[in-house]
Amino acid sequence: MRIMKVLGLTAASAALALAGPALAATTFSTNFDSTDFGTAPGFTTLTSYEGWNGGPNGIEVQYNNVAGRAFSGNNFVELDTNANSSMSRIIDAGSYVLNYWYSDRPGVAARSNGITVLLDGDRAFTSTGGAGGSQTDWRQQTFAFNVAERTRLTFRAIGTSDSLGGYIDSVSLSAVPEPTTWAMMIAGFGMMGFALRNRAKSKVAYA
Ligand SMILES: [Ca+2]
Ligand SMILES: [Ca+2]
Ligand SMILES: [Ca+2]
Repeated sequence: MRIMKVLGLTAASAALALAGPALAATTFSTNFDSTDFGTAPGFTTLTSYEGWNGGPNGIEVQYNNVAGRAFSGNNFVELDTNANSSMSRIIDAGSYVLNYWYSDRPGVAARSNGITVLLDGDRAFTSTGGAGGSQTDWRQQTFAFNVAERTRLTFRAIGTSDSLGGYIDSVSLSAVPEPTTWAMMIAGFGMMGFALRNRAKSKVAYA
């Protein structure tokens, strides 16, 4: 009985240790609305915003429907600021689902509107620009990926660099537990349950 109990706890501990990295994975949700720019329409270019570091030409934040309506709140970002730029942040190893909302910039040609997602500089997912209509046309973009080590996650404007480009709003990163982690956790709890059942039996037998 004593051996089973030790085994059970060891398996449970191992499962929790393995679950650690998944639980420690980076998660965030940014909607670009943390700054209140008042009520007048406008835009500003920032070196960093809501945990994102701007590329060489910063991050343009547009507000109050200056050139299209936001998906959430009053603000969103454009990454063709005064020229093609980017925003990036470091994320920990893990399995992820990246979710964001993309819109073509109204009145702008498809070749000028694209935005691509990069992992350590490698293109991983792209919102191909469409021809912008008379208003924003927000579309949900979902991309699942795994990274084995700390990685730079980047959004970058692509295509014609002309100060006019696609829009991004409500970006979130969710962690997904690895299948092996779930298997180990289930095995660990199973062992613990087996040990407890045996301990209960022994109490009945020898009470
Ligand atoms: Ca927003
Ligand atoms: Ca711009
Ligand atoms: Ca452009």
